[in-house]
Amino acid sequence: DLLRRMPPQGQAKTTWVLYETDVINDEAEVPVTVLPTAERRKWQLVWRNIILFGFLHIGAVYGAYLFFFKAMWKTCAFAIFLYLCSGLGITAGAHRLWAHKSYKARLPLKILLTIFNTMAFQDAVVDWARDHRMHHKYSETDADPHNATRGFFFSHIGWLLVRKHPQIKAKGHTIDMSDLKADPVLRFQKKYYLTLMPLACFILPTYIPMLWGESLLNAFFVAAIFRYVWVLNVTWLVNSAAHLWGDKPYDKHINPVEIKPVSLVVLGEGFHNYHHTFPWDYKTAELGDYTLNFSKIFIDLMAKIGWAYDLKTVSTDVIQKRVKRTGDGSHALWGWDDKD
Ligand code: ST9
Ligand code: ZN
Ligand code: ZN
Repeated sequence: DLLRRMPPQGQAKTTWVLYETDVINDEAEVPVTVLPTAERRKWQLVWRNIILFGFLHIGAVYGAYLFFFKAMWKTCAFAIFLYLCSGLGITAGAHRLWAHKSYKARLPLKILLTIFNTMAFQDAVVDWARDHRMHHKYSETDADPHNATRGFFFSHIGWLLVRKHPQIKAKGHTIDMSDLKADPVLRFQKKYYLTLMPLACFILPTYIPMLWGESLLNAFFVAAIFRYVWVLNVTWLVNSAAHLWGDKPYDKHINPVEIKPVSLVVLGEGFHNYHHTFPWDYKTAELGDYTLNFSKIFIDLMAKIGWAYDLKTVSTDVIQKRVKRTGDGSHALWGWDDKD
C-alpha cells in the first residue's frame, strides 16, 4: 500500500519521506522519490471549457455587484444558504464521506449530501472522488490531476481547461472505485446528472427567489451564477493556495500547507498539511476548531442524530510523534515533553 514513485531518467532528487496513501499506519517509513517538478508538456486546450468558464466568471462579477447593491436581502441570504449547503456537498460529502471514507452515513444523510453535492456542480461524486484519490496517491506528480508543482493557475483552474496528462489515465486503474460505483445513490446521481445538476445548481436557485418577488435577473446572477462561481473558486483555493503558501507543522516533506484564513471560507478544509498527512480524519484538521470548521460541526450534528457514525480520527499520541518526526517546527505545541 505504500507508494514508491520511480523517477524519469536522470531528473529526480531522492529524499527520505514517509508517504501514506490510504493506509492507517503512522509507523512505516520508506524511501520514495519525490519529483521536484512536472515534466514539460504540450497543452491541448479545451476551448469549450475556456469559453464557458470565461462567461461564468464575467457573470459572477456582475452577480457580485447585484449581490452587494441591488438584490433583495432575502435573495442574498438565500445565496449564502446555498453556498453553505453546496459547500457541505463537497466537504462533508464528496471529500470526507466518499473520497476518503472518513465516516459512514445512513441513507437519509447520503441522499441529503448527494442533493447538496449536485447543487455544487463539480461533476458526479464518483468522478470527483476518482480525481481526488489520484490527487492523494500521486500528489504533485503528473498523475495528480491538479499537480500544484505546475503553479497557482494550473492547480486552481488551468487543469480544467486542458486535456488530462496521459499519466492520469495510465495510472487511473490503480485506484479502487468499486465502493462508490456500487452505491445506488451515487449511481443514480451519475446516471441522471445532466438533468439533476441544471435543476439543483441553476434552475431552482433562480426560481425560488422569484417566489418572494425577486427579479429573474437578480435571482439568476446572484443565487445561481455568483454563488456557483464563488464555491468553485474557494474549492480551487484548496488545490492552489493550500499547496503553496503556509506552514507545514505535520510533514515538511510534502507541499500542502496549513492556511487558516482559507479554512473559514472552505468550511474547514484549509488545514491541508494535516489533511495530506492524516487523510482519514473526518475533521480534516487536528483540532477541528469550531469557528473554522463548519463541516465538522455539521458531521458532529449528524452523528448526534444518528445519521453519521464510525467517525475516524487520529490520536494525539500519533500526531505528536509525527509532528516531532517530520514537522517543520511551526506546530504550536512544538517541543512539548521534549524530555523523552
Ligand atoms: C470542478 C472540480 O470544479 C473541482 C475539484 C476540486 C477538488 C478539490 C480538492 C480539495 C480538497 C477538498 C476541499 C473542498 C473545499 C470545498 C469548499 C466548499 C465551500 N482516474 O476527464 P476526461 C480517464 S468541476 C482514472 O474527459 P480529458 C477515464 O477513462 C467544475 N481515469 O479527460 C475517462 O473516461 P470516463 C465543473 C481517469 O478528455 C477518460 O480518462 N465541471 C481519471 O482529458 C477521459 O476523462 C467541469 O467544468 C482519473 N482520475 O478532459 C468539467 N480521469 O470518465 C471539467 C480521467 O468515461 N472537466 N480518466 O471514465 C472536463 O471538461 C474534462 O475532465 C477535462 C479533461 C477537459 C478537464
Ligand atoms: Zn491537496
Ligand atoms: Zn482529500
